[in-house]
Amino acid sequence: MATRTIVSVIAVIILAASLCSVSSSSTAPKAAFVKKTISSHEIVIFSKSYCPYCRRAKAVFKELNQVPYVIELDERDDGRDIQDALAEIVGRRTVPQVFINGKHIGGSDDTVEAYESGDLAKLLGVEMDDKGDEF
Ligand SMILES: N[C@@H](CCC(=O)N[C@@H](CS)C(=O)NCC(=O)O)C(=O)O
Repeated sequence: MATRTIVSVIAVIILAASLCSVSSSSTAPKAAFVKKTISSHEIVIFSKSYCPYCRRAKAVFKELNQVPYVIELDERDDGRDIQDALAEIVGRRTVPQVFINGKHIGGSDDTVEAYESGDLAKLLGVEMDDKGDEF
């Protein structure tokens, strides 16, 4: 009887482990897409076209005269899968998610903070014209 219980518990553990590996491997192609995109462009913003936080992050780069590579997740059939993969990589489900030279900067608040501190301009190797703008 005890042996049967132990065998059942082991079977359940094996089943759960295999289900976990199926679910994480299903985001693998999109994870590869996210990583490739991040490594192929200086500035990448994963965004949603209607999102006010995303507009704010984009405005920061406009202020610095930089043109980010923007992926509008809501305008793609695979946007939800990309968002899932992105969430696994950065640990956040919200947009925007901003990357510079492969480095994860964070969301809109993080981007504005990095702009205001001058870190963003430094990362991009550009001069800041005006520190007075509010986002
Ligand atoms: N504090 C975050 C707020 C970002 C946020 O709340 N974004 C909304 C869209 S405007 C979001 O991602 N909602 C969940 C979703 O769209 O899946 C930041 O600074 O980036």
